[in-house]
Parts: sequence; C-alpha cells; structure tokens
Amino acid sequence: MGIVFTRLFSSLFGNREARILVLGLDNAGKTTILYRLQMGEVVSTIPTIGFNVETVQYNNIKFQVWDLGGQTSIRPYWRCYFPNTQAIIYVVDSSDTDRLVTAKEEFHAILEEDELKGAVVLVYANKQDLPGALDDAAITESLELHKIKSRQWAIFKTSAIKGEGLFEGLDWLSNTLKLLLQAQ
Ligand code: G3D
Ligand code: MG
Repeated sequence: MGIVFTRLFSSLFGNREARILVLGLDNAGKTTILYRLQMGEVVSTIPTIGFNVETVQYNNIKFQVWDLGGQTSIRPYWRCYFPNTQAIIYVVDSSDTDRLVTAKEEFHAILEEDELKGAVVLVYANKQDLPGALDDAAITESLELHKIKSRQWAIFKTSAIKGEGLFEGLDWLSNTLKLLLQAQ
C-alpha cells in the first residue's frame, strides 16, 4: 500500500501545503486505516487541549486524524486544523447502526465549517467484514449524502482490517483532486 500511496499522491499538490482530514466517531477504524496505508510514521500529539490528533506527514501533505463526537467545549480547537484542507475522509463503522444518527450529525456539522467548504469528501463505509454491516447504499441514506451540494463526494465499502476498498477510495480521491487542481 505504501507504494500505491506514493504513486497516487506524490506529485498531486506540487509544493503547496495540503491537508487531508480523516474523521469519524471513535471506534470507526480511523487509526487502523492510517496504519494500514503505511504512509510513514504516525505521530500522536499529547492531548493538552482535550483531544488527540494523529498526524502522518507525507512530503507536503499532512494526514490528520481525530475522533468526532464527545465534548463540545473542545470543538473550537478543531479549527486550528482546518486551513488548507483539500479533502475529508469520513470513516463510518457500518455495523454500528445505533450510532449512525450521531455519525450523520457530526458529519454534517463538519461540512458546515467555512474553512472546509472547498474540501472534497470521501466516505469509507468501514467494517464490511462484520455481519450486519450496512452496505454503501444504506450508509449513503443514513448519512444523507445526497444532501451534499457543491462539492464532490464518493463512498466506498472498506474493511480496514482486511485492507479492502481503501485503495479504490484513494484512487478516486487522487483523480478528483487532480482534476480540481488543474481547473484552478
Ligand atoms: P478509531 O481510530 O476510529 O477510533 P480504530 O478506530 O482504528 O482504533 O478501530 C477500532 C476497533 O475497530 C479496533 O478494534 C479495530 O481493530 C477495529 N476495526 C477497524 N477497522 C475494522 C474493520 O474494517 N473490520 C473490523 N472487523 N474491525 C475493524 P479493537 O478490538 O482493537 O478495539
Ligand atoms: Mg483512533
């Protein structure tokens, strides 16, 4: 996966600083995905401001991960991580049907953020290997993805544990960003 990742992202942004946020509720599989992609060393910040951020720096691209949900008092600090964000990878535990409403609310709240207006959205309907996992169509419904206006989005079924679907999603992301950057 490391080599695939290099091929997809190495020349994408030229010299410009770029950020890709990997977000979702806790237990969705975000950290597993970060390690699975083997982009480099994962650095974890000490959560002095109330939330932990995992960062992988790949050339000029920062991948940053944290859990949504939980305390509202820390949310203003999230904004420190919004500038230059080109994409959001939203990870959902497709088997955790009890928390899909929360996952939807957190998702749409993030999309409301001004500084994230231009970011494209890749959704990973993760944990497809588990019995009872909802498929991509059902997750699309649950997250109300069709409400997304004026930005590109796509959803992919994944199993981070098995390493399935992650590459297909990144391939879409890299192609979409390439076209967008060319058009700018
Ligand atoms: P988070 O970073 O979003 O909070 P993690 O989530 O990456 O820590 O994953 C939470 C748990 O879900 C972990 O299990 C992890 O192994 C598991 N997990 C992640 N992705 C998948 C998947 O695709 N399929 C299955 N079956 N499990 C997955 P533990 O037991 O370590 O807590
Ligand atoms: Mg985690």
